[in-house]
Amino acid sequence: MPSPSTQPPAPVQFPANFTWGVAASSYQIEGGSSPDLRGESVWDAFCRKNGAVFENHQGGFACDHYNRYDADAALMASLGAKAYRLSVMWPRVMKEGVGAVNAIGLDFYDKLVDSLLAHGVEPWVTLFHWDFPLALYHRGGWLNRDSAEWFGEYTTKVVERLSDRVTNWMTINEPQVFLQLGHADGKHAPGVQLPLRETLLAAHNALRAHGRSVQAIRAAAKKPARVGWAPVGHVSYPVDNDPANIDAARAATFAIQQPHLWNNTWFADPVCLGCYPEDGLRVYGNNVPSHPVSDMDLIHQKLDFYGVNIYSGACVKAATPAAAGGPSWEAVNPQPGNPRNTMDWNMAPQALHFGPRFLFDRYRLPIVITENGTCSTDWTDMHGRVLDPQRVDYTRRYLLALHEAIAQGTNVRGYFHWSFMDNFEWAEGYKQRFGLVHVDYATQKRTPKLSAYWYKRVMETRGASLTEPTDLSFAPVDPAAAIR
Ligand code: GCO
Repeated sequence: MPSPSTQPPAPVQFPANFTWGVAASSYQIEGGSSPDLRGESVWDAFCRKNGAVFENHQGGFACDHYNRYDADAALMASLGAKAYRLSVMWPRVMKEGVGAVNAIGLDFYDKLVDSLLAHGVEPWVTLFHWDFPLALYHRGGWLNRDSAEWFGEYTTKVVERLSDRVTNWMTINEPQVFLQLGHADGKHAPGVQLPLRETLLAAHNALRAHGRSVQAIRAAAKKPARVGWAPVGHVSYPVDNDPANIDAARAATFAIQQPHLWNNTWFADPVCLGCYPEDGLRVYGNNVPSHPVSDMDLIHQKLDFYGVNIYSGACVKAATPAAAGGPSWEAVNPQPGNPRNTMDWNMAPQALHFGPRFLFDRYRLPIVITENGTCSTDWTDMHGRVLDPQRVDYTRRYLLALHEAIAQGTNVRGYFHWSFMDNFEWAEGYKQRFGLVHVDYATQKRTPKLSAYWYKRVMETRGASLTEPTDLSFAPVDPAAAIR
């Protein structure tokens, strides 16, 4: 954490065309899960597995956004959001994942897009945010080479219907998570523990599906489309600004050292550079699926932006001395007592400085922060308020770090806060609250938290208010404290 300084903070101003928004995803907020409304996803089946989700919470009702979408869009607009990153649920559009379109399902997204636009909120659409059709899972899921074509067919149906109004598209969200947690560790849906050879085959097909989806968007879009994706950003950041430590952090950010999928380059290099990384090929060895060269041509489609989800990071420094053949970096443990959120993720604002900077330097695509935010112990106090100063402070620090990256030349086009409202946090169920808006799941009452009003002012002032103390009204400002 930076030391307090006595200098007044330099003015902060994000670019005038910077996109400010909020994010959520279909399965996590929609509800509307009855069989007459949609097909099932692997998450519906996963929720039925006893013990798979915290206290066996069910995702089927969530925030009832399916019925409340217009009021939610109005609330979003009233809180100053100019853009909203939503995802479309594949089995809501096609109950079996392929073949017949579920008209009532596609109609929902049609009405949602119209509502957002009517409220002055620009929809950014993610086509896959983990709710894989259960029917297709039973046909092999991502292990089936046909999954790329399945995803392409689904993409076409959505783009044909929405692309007269939607121009910003993301193909897949966090392949590292749905593959490693869902297919290797068994902690997410579909809840299987496959050997590395099979998870790498699933990853290869998911990457092919990404490429096929980009092609389908380009072919079906009725207006010029800006296409990206939204992988996890696994960021290593330097302990200080010593160039040797920055180089070490960059190397760590793009390295593959372990036989698992928690990395950036196994996914981003094929998508952005058209080849698997050498260190990954070495570490994974004969687990790497053989594939025709044409697969890489399919995966390596031109993108208009690199969306990335960054929440935390790992602090490193240059290894001294670098052991022969060993990594050029070594871990620097956080200070004991460093702030952590309720998912036990370290507060690491420098991750939102160096992550975008390293990714932009490597892939030369405009960066969009498609997710950043934190969970905290939010509840409604006896005055009906939800005060969440930790989320305010977390977001302030991360946005200031992001602004520094922009000021130093990193091309960052937008920021979507995760999340618009509290929602179903996957295997954590409803225990974790990431929202700017509190949701009482018993009544579905939405209550904007302190952070929602604070973020509204950040967006209105294009970041200028980041250097102002937040009017918490109950705690005096310490004049020695500083905004870095
Ligand atoms: C992710 C997912 C989101 C999560 C959020 C908090 O990044 O894991 O995209 O669906 O809810 O990140 O974990």
